[in-house]
Amino acid sequence: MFKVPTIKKITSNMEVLCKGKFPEYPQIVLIHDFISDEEIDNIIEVSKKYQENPATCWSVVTGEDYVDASFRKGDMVIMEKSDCQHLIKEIFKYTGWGEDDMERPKMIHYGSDGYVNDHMDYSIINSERQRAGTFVTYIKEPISGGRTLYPELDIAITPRKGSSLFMNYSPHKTHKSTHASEKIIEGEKSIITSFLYGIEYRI
Ligand SMILES: O=C(O)CCC(=O)C(=O)O
Repeated sequence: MFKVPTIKKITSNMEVLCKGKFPEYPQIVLIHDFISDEEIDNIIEVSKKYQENPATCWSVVTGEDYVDASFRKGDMVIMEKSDCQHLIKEIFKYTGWGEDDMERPKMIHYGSDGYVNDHMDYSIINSERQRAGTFVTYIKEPISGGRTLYPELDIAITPRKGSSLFMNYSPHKTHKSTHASEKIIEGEKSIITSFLYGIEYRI
């Protein structure tokens, strides 16, 4: 059985953008006040010890990362889970998914003209591990442009510093979790992406 992370309890700090209906429709929830400015400053400070590289894309089939600047324009730092303990605790609070069932957090920075084209986050890491949910935590908001778009669902999210966007997904061919980050028009945008694995998966 493929068990995907889900937000079960909807609270007043959340906007449910798509209710989710397995296996075709994702649950998409925007969580406000997910992380404080102080915590964001801490994470940004710690991230400076890592090398920034061009942000990668990944293969849905193999989970492998590769660089393709025509698909994703931005920079990325791969952090240690220990750098983002507070954020990981929040993810656990909302989903029950702990750090063993997620990847290392990635900080992605979109500068002038930065973007990522339409893609799905679902991917097979190995026979036991598949990405099944994502938190996109906004840590720097652009002045204009840079919205997160779901073209098949007609949803557009304006990044707000401290909010986090949750989505889940399945391997279903017609799954409607395709999303993108539109080009930055003015300012800059930074996010932390946390991929959660589906659990109890067997081929
Ligand atoms: O930046 C966003 O709004 C979406 C991020 C995203 O889809 C990704 O990093 O794969």
